[in-house]
Amino acid sequence: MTDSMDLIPAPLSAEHRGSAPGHVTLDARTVLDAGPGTEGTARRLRADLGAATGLPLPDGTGERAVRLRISEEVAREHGPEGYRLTTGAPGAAVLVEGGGPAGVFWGAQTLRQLLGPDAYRRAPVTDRAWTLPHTTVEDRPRFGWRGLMLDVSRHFTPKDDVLRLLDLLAAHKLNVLHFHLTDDQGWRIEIERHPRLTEVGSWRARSKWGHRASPLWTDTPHGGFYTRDDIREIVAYAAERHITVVPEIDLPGHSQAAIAAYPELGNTDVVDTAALTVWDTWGVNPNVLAPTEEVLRFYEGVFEEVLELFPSPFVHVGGDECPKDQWKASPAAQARMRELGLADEDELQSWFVRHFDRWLTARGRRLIGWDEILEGGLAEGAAVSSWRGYAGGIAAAEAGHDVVMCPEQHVYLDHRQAPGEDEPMPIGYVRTLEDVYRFEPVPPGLSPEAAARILGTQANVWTEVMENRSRVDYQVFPRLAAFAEVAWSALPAPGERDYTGFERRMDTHYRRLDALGVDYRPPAGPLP
Ligand code: TNX
Repeated sequence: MTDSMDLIPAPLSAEHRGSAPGHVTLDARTVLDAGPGTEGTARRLRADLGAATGLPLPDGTGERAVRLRISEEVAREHGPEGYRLTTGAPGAAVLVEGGGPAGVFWGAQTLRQLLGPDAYRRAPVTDRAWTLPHTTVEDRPRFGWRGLMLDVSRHFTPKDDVLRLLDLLAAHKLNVLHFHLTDDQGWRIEIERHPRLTEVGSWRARSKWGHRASPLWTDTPHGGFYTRDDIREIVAYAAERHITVVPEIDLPGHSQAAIAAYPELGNTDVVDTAALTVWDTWGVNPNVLAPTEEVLRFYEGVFEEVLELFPSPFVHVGGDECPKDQWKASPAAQARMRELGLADEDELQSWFVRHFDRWLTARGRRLIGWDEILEGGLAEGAAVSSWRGYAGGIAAAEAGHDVVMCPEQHVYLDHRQAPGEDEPMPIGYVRTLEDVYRFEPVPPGLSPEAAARILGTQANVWTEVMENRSRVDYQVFPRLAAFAEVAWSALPAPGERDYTGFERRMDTHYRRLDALGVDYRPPAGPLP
């Protein structure tokens, strides 16, 4: 890879072509030649490059064209998300050939990077020429699932910030937003048939535990939710960028906001659920769903509306950190377990997950859950997000289940990114940029069949102490750039990775992030 292009994530190959390094210039005469299936990418290029360059990029063909094509040959060689980008070849100024529409789109992201950091600005930069080196880039992703999980429950992310994050994911060739929409501290999606979920469940009186620079040390009320139209807009905005939004409705634990809205969802024989409010602190919450038919029907109603809004093949049902104490103490839950022939509370948790596995499968979707869903027996069609390390993912993959690797030891972006007093993050774990860069999603020793079950990887952003966009930016960047390379690029083994080369390319990438207005953590350390 030619370092001068400073592409992130690194492509499979990028060669300067010809004996003398030449270049191509995009200017007022540049036209856009969009073949069938590439109209969406053309629209994006016109909007994004148009904003930065002021160039109109009208439709046209010929030597001055940026030509977008879907190519069967590229599909055969690189798959539907792969692409070949050629500049300065006869017939067009730039040729982006994708294996499918997504490949063309990822190729267009590379084109933006090749034009320099100013290509990410949103008003015309007029005092410069828009040149590209003569090059051929061949590229394809290592994994099909290249994700970011965003927790919008602990702190609500306003819609515009979600859309901006989708732009940032696309610029890094990431293609999944795992949308953690519900938790103890807030229910963030409007459900028409259960309006109190947002009327009551989307607001909390205060948040007690912030980082020390945070206004959350005072009792700041917090709330917000997405209407159905907001969700439609987010999903469509993501789709235009070849990103799938995977919704998560967390059950049977992490459910206090729902129980605060509808007390009958909880274990009413052991807790006064009518007295519960949306939880105002963090941790693992004891208030979990009661194992009744009514609760199943309630959540089927929730999922029906979720399926209407999200075309994602996968639907996440959570399943993490569900304490079993209330079920142990509740005579009703114990009677229910006997009735269902379940041996213990782990099996009761599995009963919830199996129910929704069958329910989703019958509707043509796939269930995915956190690795706790292995306890008490994994539902037949379930896929697993392996967060407590590799073990859950390995067990699931060896048993023939699909897996997304997101071990907290490597890719939890709520963990601090440097040791030291000044790092504005109360969580003690340190995951540096280099740690993320050296993360390997496929653990050694997996059988080839199990390795093929690793759909990919995602980084997780839990927002307990990230109360605004600037705080999220600081935690997510620059580590997302390293993560994108892990998820996209066919890197060598972790110990052999060229971190120095990556850091050198980051010099240019920081300037791209500057142009994009990202409040990343500066490489020299936290700001005063
Ligand atoms: C564990 S990861 C959780 C979250 C927390 C996170 C904090 C997972 C499935 N559950 O509820 O926010 O730790 O790092």
